[in-house]
Parts: sequence; structure tokens; C-alpha cells
Amino acid sequence: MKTILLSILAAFILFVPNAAAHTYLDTTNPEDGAVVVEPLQSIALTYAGKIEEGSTFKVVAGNGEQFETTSITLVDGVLTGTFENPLPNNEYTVQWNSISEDGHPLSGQFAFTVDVPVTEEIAEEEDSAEQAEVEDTTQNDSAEPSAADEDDKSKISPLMIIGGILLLIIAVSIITLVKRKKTK
Ligand SMILES: [Cu+2]
Repeated sequence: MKTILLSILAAFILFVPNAAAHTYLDTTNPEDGAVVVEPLQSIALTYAGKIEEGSTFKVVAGNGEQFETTSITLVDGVLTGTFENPLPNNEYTVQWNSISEDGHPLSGQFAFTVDVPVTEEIAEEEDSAEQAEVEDTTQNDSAEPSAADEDDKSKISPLMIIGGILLLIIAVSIITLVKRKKTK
């Protein structure tokens, strides 16, 4: 009995101070040191323990430019700041400032990099390809485009035949499956 009481006491001493421990920043999204490759429009700080409303953070890019959040919400210990637009590729430092429920000020910073593959280049390439086509048709006489059209058709038709065959196979297999089920 004594040992049980002692272990209960030990557990009490070990765990109760933990439960009453100060609030701290548990995880962040993005994580410290992360390289983000998808468009990032919000940053979330998850606290272990409660923090007060009015807790906030500042986002500063590598070139010193500050990015203002359009909204900051605090839900279940998660402080989320949202931006008007996804953050441009750059290195960022998040300087956070919070007040824990017991009144202790908390602050710190973490950093991450946004490196989203640029899709504009692909769009530009497509644009220039289209422009090249337009130039082709304007430069050449009427005979050229129709030849190109025929070329296009001959490229498409084998695909259409394969597609038709596939559809036929699918249709036949569905019909046979339905028939089998009916006979069973
Ligand atoms: Cu505290």
C-alpha cells in the first residue's frame, strides 16, 4: 500500500508541474529550416499551452521586406496568419510575439525558404510557341497551313483508333461481366 501511495505521489510530483508548465511554441508550419515548394499563403504556430489574444508575428523576407498578414486567428492554441497572396520565392524569418495565459511574454523566431518551381516559364514557352505558329501561318501562303492541318489530322487519327478499340474492349468486358452476374 505504501509503495502505491508513494508511486502516486511520485507521479503527482512528476506530472503536475508539467501540466502547469509555461506555454511554449510547439510546432510551426512551415517548420524551422523548411524549404517550401508549394505556394504558401499562411503560417501557423502551434503552442503547447494557452496564449492570449493579441499574440502575433512578423514575417520578414531576406531582402528586409516585411510581409503583412491580412488576418491572424487564434484557434485552439494555433495562431494562423494569412497573407493576401502566396509568398514570393525568398528566405523568410518569422518573429513571433505571444503572451501566455499566465502572463509570461514569449517570443522567438524561426526561418524558412519558399522555393516554388516557377510555372510562368512554361506559360511563356507556350506563348512563344503559339506566337511562332502564328508567325508561320502569316509568313507562308495558304498552301502551308492546310498541309499542317492534314499533318495534325494524321497524328490524331491513330490515337482515335486506339481510343475506339479501347472503348470497344471496355464495353465488351462490361457486357460480359453483366451477363455473368445475371447467369449466377
Ligand atoms: Cu509562464
